[in-house]
Formats: sequence, C-alpha cells, structure tokens
Amino acid sequence: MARYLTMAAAQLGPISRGDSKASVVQRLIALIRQAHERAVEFVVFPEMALTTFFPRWYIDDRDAVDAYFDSTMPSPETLPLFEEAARRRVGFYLGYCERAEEGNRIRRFNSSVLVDRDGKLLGKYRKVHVPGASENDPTLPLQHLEKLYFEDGNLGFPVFKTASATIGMAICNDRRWPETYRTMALKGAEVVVLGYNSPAQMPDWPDQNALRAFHHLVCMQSAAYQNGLWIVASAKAGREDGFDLLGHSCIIAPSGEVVALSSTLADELVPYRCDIDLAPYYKSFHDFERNRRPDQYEGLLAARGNQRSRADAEACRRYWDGGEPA
Ligand code: CDV
Repeated sequence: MARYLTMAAAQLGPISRGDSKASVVQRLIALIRQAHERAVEFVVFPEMALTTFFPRWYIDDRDAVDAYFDSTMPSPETLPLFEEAARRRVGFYLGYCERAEEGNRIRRFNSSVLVDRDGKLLGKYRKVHVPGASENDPTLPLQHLEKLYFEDGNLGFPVFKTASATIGMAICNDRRWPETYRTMALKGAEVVVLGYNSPAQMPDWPDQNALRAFHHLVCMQSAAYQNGLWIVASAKAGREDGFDLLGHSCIIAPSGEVVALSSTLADELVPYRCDIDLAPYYKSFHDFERNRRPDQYEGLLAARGNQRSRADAEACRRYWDGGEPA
C-alpha cells in the first residue's frame, strides 16, 4: 500500500526585534490550525522561528541576546504550541536558539526539534554548517555573525523513524552542502525538513543578488534527486527589521521537481500530499548499494583545516564570557 504524508512548509513573514516569543507562538498556532483544517499531518517552521534573525547585528548586550535562547523545549512560551499541535494531531519541525548545559558550561546552538503528532519530542538537531563571521565589522551594511553567537553543531545528522517516514533535519546553510543530504540518505532518510533565514540581497556579494532564489532551489532540487528524498524547506520571509529575507518556501519531490512553492512573503502554509514511496523508488533507481564507490572518494572525510574554526569557537566563547569579540 502506498504511503502518503501530507506535509506543509509553514512559512513565516518577518518577526521584529521587539516582538515577544509569546506573540510569535500565536502565529505558529494559527498555522497549526490552518494545517489541521487542510488535513496536513506535519508542518515545517523556519530556522530561529521564535525571533528576529539577530545575527545580522553585533549586539553588545549579552542579556538581550541570551533572551533569544531557550534552555528547554517545550519552553514556557512554546508549550501552548506543543499542546495545540497535539490536540490537532499535527507534527512539526521548529527551529530555535538552544542554550544547553554540557560539560559544566553553557553552550549555545542554532537548533531544531522534531515533534510527532502526539506532541512528543522525537529528536533534536544542531546546525552543522554555521556560516558567517565571528568578528564584528561595523563598516558592513549587513553582518552575518552566526559564528559569534553559536557554536558548531555536534550531533551529526541523525534521522528519525516515524510512523509515516524516516525524517532528518537540516538548518538553512546546511541545504547548500551535498554532504548534508548524502549523510542522511545513507542512514535511510526519506524526508529532509529544514528552515531558513536567507537574505534576499547580499550587499558584499552584489553579483549574487539576481541568483538568490535560483541557488536556493537548485541545491535542494539536485539533492532531492541525487539522494531520493522529499525536501520541505520553510522560510522566514519578507522585510524584517529593514532587511529583506528570501521567501520561496517549497516542497521538492525525489524526482527533483518543485511540487509546491509559496506565493507571498508573509505567514503562509504551503501544503502537498507526498507519496513517501517515491523516496525508495528513486534510491533504487540510483542503486546506491551497488553503484556507490566510496573507495574512490578519497579526501571526502579528511579532517578540515580547522585553524579558522578554532578561532571562531574562541571568539564565540569570549563573547559569551563577557570579553571583546576577536
Ligand atoms: N541563516 C543562514 O544560514 N543563512 C545563510 C546565508 C548566510 C548565506 C544561507 O545559506 O542562506
């Protein structure tokens, strides 16, 4: 019998710096209710879905930045979302800023959780490919200081077997890396869900501006086809605190075709009834087991040159310990 799962990207319009998490949660709940009315079983919210995308600024006030983070999930503010989703039997992916106590210290990650239709937490993911800089450069019109505020994720790319499909998670910049999808596909992922905050313009790379939507789609379309995956990608979209974010929330089939695409830059549900069995069908078409040649892929697993990553990690630690950034 064919396996169908109706999924939706639950795109969000802008969230202002002054918006409370509680007010954003009300918007997420409205999308969950819409999903329920449209027989959607699983929705994907964006990266950092509870706050403005604050890494675009250097913010000296650590307490203000720390308020964007949550130590528990559900947190007191998101509990109503978990409860409403369980009541409506809608599972979800939620991106958020995670504060974790590990090894006797506080660590901060750009994370997401996967929640089943009963409101039970199935798993967590921490963004592996953290982009941007760890140094404040006030001369830039738009900064991207993710490396200052977040550590690199340390959970790998886990996949989770649910009643309907095997699901893996990624976050924003991860979608541009082929390793993201291949790692999960080799673990049996049939669906990859991800949220993003992608600037619509790159002031320091202006020649990229006209290609932003194309690159966003082309990396996921090729990954879906090359790995036999459904991909659901959900944007934070629109003009947020004076900066434009790309929309183009979408659902991509294992054929590589975009089967659903957002049409606004506001809160919008983008649903599609997905035939999950297309994932094993495309995997068997490529016949990974038989045809992959890992013996010929030398260098793929070589340690990265980690000079920069160590400096970034130190800058992040100094920031949170109250010192000056590098
Ligand atoms: N939030 C992100 O990871 N944004 C990156 C930007 C920095 C390029 C992205 O890949 O869209």
